[in-house]
Amino acid sequence: MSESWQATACILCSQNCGIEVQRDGRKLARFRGDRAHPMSQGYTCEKALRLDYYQNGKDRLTSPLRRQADGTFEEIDWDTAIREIAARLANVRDTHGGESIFYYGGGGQGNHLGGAYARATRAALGSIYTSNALAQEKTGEFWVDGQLFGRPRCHTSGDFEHAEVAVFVGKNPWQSHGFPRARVALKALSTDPERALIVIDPRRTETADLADFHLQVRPGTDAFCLSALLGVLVQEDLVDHAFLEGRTSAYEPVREAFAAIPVADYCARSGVAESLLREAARRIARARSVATFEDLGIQQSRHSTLSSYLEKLVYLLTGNFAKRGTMNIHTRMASLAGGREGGRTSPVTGHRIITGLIPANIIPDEILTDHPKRFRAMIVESANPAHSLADSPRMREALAALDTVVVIDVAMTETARLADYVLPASSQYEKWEATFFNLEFPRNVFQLRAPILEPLPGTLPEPEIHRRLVRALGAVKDGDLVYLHAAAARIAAEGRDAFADAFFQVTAANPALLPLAPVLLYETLGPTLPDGAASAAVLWGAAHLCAMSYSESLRRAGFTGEVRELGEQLFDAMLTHRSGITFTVDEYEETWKRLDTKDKRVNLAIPELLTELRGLASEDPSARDPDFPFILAAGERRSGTANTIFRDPAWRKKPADGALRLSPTDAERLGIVVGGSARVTTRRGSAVVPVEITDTLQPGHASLPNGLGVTYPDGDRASVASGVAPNELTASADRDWLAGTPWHKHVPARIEAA
Ligand SMILES: Nc1nc2c(c(=O)[nH]1)N[C@H]1C(S)=C(S)[C@@H](COP(=O)(O)OP(=O)(O)OC[C@H]3O[C@@H](n4cnc5c(=O)[nH]c(N)nc54)[C@H](O)[C@@H]3O)O[C@H]1N2
Ligand SMILES: Nc1nc2c(c(=O)[nH]1)N[C@H]1C(S)=C(S)[C@@H](COP(=O)(O)OP(=O)(O)OC[C@H]3O[C@@H](n4cnc5c(=O)[nH]c(N)nc54)[C@H](O)[C@@H]3O)O[C@H]1N2
Ligand code: SF4
Ligand SMILES: [Mo]
Repeated sequence: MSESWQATACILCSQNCGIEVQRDGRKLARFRGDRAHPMSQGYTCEKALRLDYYQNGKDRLTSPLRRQADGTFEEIDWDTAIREIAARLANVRDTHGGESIFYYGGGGQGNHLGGAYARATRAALGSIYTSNALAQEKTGEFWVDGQLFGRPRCHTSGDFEHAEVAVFVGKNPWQSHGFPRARVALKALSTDPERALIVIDPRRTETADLADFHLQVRPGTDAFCLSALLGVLVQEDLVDHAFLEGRTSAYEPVREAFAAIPVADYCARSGVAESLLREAARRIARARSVATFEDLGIQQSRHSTLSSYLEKLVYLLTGNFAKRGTMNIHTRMASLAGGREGGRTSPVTGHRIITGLIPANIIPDEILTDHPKRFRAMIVESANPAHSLADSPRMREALAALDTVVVIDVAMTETARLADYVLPASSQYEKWEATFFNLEFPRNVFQLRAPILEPLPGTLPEPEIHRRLVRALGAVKDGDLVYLHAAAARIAAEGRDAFADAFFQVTAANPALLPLAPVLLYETLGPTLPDGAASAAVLWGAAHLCAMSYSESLRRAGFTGEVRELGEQLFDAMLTHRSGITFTVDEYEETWKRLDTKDKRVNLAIPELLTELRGLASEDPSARDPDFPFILAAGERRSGTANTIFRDPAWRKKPADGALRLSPTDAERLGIVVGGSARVTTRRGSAVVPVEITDTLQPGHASLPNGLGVTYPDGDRASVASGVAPNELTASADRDWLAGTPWHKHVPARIEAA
């Protein structure tokens, strides 16, 4: 067993709990929660113990690969790979324009530094269109935030630690987490008679089991349930008039809309007892503080953007905003999304782009066409779209139709198998890494993680990969760096101030260099950073932007001085605190300052969505296609799922974690017994799966786990897939009209005994 415990983080979900690891050679052998991590404070869930399945997977990539004419791959050296990739992408750029080079990914659950450096590669290529998994879940919510609060980046965070009432809509935090120390917070809510937990979910989840109110909707009926809930708040006059008058605008059309909701009828259509829904609404109205969380159960189901709006109106009409225990607009270390907000549409289908992200479901439509502006090449980094996007068969067809596909990953994924070039990245335990998933309020935390292992031979960290690509593309030349290198050489003696001035001079003199800043900094500032942390160079810029945006919050977190000094102190703190730092501390008033509407009030009315709301009146949500009478939730978070970060099926301890869940009533009717299998058929595909019979599901509803069906080397044999890849069964046309987000949770299906 190795030396000491080393501080790092779990990379399996957005929480990135701080952990300490003991190594045995290259094996991650022992784990414990890191009590010094300012957010997780020693907390972890059971999955962190399995991280060696990620670090030492049998299908780790160890050499750049090039596809050959017969479809197999040959190993090539890094210089050849970088030179050929740069030449092929430059050729696409010069023939069809850089905007035909599409970038997908940029970070998974634990790694975002690669995405930050990729901005330089994209700039060198003129690649402007991008997307990632957020466009499969959060873009509808971001768009609603933009309407209510002025900008999509006005994203809110629920204070579940202090909320008197917590509401989870299509969210099972017991398994999926999504906020710090989730299980501790859920237990506290559940056991305290003064507090209440409200869950809206068609399945009796682990979280619903702890709830005071479980509104067990029929799948896909949240818009009815939530509008009935809002109907009760308005019709029983349970709204917060002082808040509405003092802090919001355009309440009247909203009031009118919900005054007209037939509560009893909408309860019936969503399958929720009216008395229970009324009690839940009154409990919310009575509470001093309410925090809410919406997630995939509505974001990946029918009326998803409308449901996001309704979910937010629940806390807004009751005044649960900008106060302790409620919803607040948090700080961030860096933006996760593509950047530009609104305005643009996709080149082929003209679909709305939200926070710079092309809707994931339309990607094949932007490729499989003879439209002159179609995408011709794709760079995929730290994502597995051939597995994670709706309609995998069509996605494979789209990837095959591209001129060039480059994949940067640690493992031989479903997407890598379809690439022209595969570049092997060092794992997140072999390089400096960080995530930009810091979404907390009033305290926000950032952890720059140091490597705890040498890179696997043959691999490179993404910052170095992007540096080489940018250099091979000729976008940064040695001459561009002379002045910066000279300024960097003086940092040890003079500090970084003079370097900052030099950086502004160089980029002001040659503005084309500004978007290449990540690589400029990596090459010049990078080598001056302690412990070989060159990859952290890009964070120097992030730290200064953060100090400019949130100077008061940084001061409350203990940083001192004027803005520039704040930024420097923040950057130094990142570099030296291995377990992470609290970078901002907020007062509730900050939420109002961050609001970006013209009148600094919350704008309650969203006309497009109020129109959609009125349309519910004529919709029968129980209507089913007789050929596909079930609703299949394709991709449920369980104890044995972690997206496709673990590829070795051996990590999964319980076979049931891979099974199709089905209600006892349905199992009996279909003649499926315990230990039996079923054939699931959708309009897109068919699969045979083992069945777990469970009364947590209601009749007519079935669920499959996410992250299964990935291929993995099986002993000496070729790769085999284990379980069902959910997107072999989904259709890309099934999506929200506004945000384009997929209906993975609402797939019409037929189920038969197999
Ligand atoms: N264990 C584990 N944790 C994870 C992940 C993982 O792979 N495994 N992935 C991480 C990622 S990337 C994400 S985005 C989050 C997602 O976290 P969650 O959104 O919590 O995950 P899901 O289990 O996919 O969906 C949540 C719930 O939606 C419910 N649902 C299905 N249909 C409907 C419906 O029509 N209405 C309502 N109201 N609910 C419905 C399901 O029953 C389920 O309980 O989890 C993160 N955490
Ligand atoms: N049907 C259905 N589809 C879904 C969902 C669902 O519930 N149902 N959920 C959706 C959601 S919410 C999400 S977030 C997506 C997730 O899907 P994706 O965003 O496509 O990604 P992940 O499965 O998280 O895989 C991340 C990839 O990063 C690689 N990786 C890990 N570490 C590194 C590294 O350091 N560097 C590089 N370059 N690569 C690395 C892993 O090997 C893996 O290939 O799936 C979506 N798709
Ligand atoms: S899976 Fe998520 S909640 Fe569990 S230890 Fe890892 S980061 Fe923390
Ligand atoms: Mo996700």
